[in-house]
Amino acid sequence: MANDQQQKTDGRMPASVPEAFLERAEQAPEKIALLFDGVGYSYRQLQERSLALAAALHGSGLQPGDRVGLFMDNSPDFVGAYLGTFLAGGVVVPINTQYRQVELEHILSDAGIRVCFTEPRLAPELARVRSGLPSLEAIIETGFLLEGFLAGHGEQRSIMPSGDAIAIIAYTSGTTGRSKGAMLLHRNLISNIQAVCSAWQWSATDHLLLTLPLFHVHGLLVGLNGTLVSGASVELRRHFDAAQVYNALRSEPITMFFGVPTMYTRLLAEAELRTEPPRPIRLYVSGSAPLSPQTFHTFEQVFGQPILERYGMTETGMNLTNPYNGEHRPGSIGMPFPGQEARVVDVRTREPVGPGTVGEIEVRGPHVFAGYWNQPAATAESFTTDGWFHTGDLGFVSDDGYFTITGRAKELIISGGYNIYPREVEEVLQGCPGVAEVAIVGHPDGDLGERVVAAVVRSDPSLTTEAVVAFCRSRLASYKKPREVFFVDALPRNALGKVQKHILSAQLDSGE
Ligand code: MCA
Ligand code: AMP
Repeated sequence: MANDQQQKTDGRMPASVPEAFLERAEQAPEKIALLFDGVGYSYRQLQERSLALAAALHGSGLQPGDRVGLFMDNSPDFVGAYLGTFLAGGVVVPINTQYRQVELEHILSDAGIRVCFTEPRLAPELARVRSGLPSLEAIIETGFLLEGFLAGHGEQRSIMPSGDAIAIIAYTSGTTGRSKGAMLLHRNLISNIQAVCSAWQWSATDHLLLTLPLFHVHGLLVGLNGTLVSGASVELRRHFDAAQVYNALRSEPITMFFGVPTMYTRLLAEAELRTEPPRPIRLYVSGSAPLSPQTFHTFEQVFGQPILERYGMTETGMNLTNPYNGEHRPGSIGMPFPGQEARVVDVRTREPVGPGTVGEIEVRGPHVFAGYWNQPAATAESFTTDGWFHTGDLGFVSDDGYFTITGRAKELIISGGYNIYPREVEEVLQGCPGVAEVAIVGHPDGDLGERVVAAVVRSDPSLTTEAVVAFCRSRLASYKKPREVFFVDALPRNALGKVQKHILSAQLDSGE
């Protein structure tokens, strides 16, 4: 077996997540790293599986830097394919399993994905778009096709990626309507997760309950990476189910739970049905969307613990956090993780502003991505010359250093922790027969935080809400579909013809 892994003898820090993971596997091979469907997988087993996948990818002709899609639900195979791609020198492109034709065509072609791992239930979605994707050489379904792929390639060979290599291209929706691939380097990922582990005192004794999808940054770059780098264990679930999570919190040795605010409001609703309180755990973390102070306080009353809120982005991983040992301030996202910086700037002058003044939040540090894949202009626009990244989030910092988000400079709807860019939905619905004009806005929603609402001007008076929703669903991820459709005579526009969404929202609110 030819193995290019560097053996560390000089005590330096690992340069990548796979390097840190292999070290953990050497230190404690029999320790359970992952629990899934009641089955435990040790660090050794994960290591063997990842190396076998790396060997098979090599054997199939994958070259360093080639892109590998992971269009998969949470499972041990996801973890194996993730680490295996890294150890083959490949670049992971995680793909939300709700994505459909429009998103799949764009991501698979834009990233030039060569190999895509998927599930039998999702393979037909890839088959539908495959003819337009000349770079896509192989679709590998989990189950016997994956086992055949592993068996068909013998010699084990792995590459230890350098810190400067691209680890992940993570697609983040954009104001242009087409999502952009954020290039995260191995050194971005390792430095960010080390900062997270240090701030939250994540150690090998922790046991995380993870119900977030692995195809987004919250689940993958925090939940999974943190587990592997700290040598801890994770109980991975296919998806979030409030009753099951409540049961697990009562009966299993969980020390941490990470969720989006919708998960916390659903856990509170679940608690109302129960007589037995959950057991205290070391750490509840919320992120990806604003956690309302009301949810924070009610959760503290019912669960007896304050939630720690933190703030992240696909382009940066985790940016700010409430202090583990200090005050968890409701409504605030806290302060920068160790080794990272944040500031607030005036949106027009771009000059830093003082405490209490609202402006755009900018971040800088070793965690910040290297730019957008094949989009130098978008990359240049996103950074200052001295490396500050414009987050597009508005907020202020208090005298004692706590940041608070007050709004967004970017037009974005966050529904249950998923991001939806109105323009993408508008572009699709513009093609719906019977639609003359359409505008998408977000409305407050008790469960999801915000929900997608469409205002439609009809060219065909017989067009129904159901037809609009069905058209959207067949082309885009189901969570992007409008939950309400209003038919209006005209969209409010300003003198330049731009749709005035604030007026539209007010009209929809008042039911006009
Ligand atoms: C599912 N549906 C949704 C959502 N999720 N609709 C709107 N918003 C949603 N978030 C729709 C489905 O399309 C489906 O519609 C129906 O609801 C039921 O689907 P199901 O899977 O049963 O949904 P659920 O169990 O209710 O899911 C809610 C959820 C889930 C558990 C909150 O959305 C979730 O896991 N959210 C977390 C997303 C996440 O990881 N975000 C982090 C991104 P139909 O039946 O009509 O088809 S990373 C990030 O934001 C940064 C880096 C950060 O700071 O973390
Ligand atoms: P994405 O780029 O898809 O990963 O989404 C990142 C965006 O989610 C950020 O720019 C924020 O708008 C939002 N976000 C993440 N965490 C929080 C939080 N704790 N509070 C409010 N918004 C958040």
